[in-house]
Amino acid sequence: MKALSLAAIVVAAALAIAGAAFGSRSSTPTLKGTTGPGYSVSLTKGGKKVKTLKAGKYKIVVSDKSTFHNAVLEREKPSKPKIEKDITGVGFTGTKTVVMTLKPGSWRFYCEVHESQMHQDFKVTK
Ligand SMILES: [Cu+2]
Repeated sequence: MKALSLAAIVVAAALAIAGAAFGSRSSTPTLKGTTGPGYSVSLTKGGKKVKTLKAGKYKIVVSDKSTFHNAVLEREKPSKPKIEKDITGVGFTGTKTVVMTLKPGSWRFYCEVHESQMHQDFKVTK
């Protein structure tokens, strides 16, 4: 009986260690953004269009496919404090990677020049 409960404790401890190790394996999730070449933008995570995200740190890889467009990531609501990042500039084509901490709110990924046509809205939750 005593040996059995000791074994149970050892197993429980091993599981706890394994769980802690797993939990501490912090890989920053990656979002993929695209702007252009046409009049559209997209922001995806694991191949799926981003609609909601958990607040936290993200690696954002943006492919800018046109010299007419840029890529901006901005929290719209709440508007203060302002969180806005110009990831690529108009005139630039190529790929840029940024790491950003996304805080709760309503966010928009867009092209500043053609925002009314080129935007994708999503929510960040706690
Ligand atoms: Cu544009």
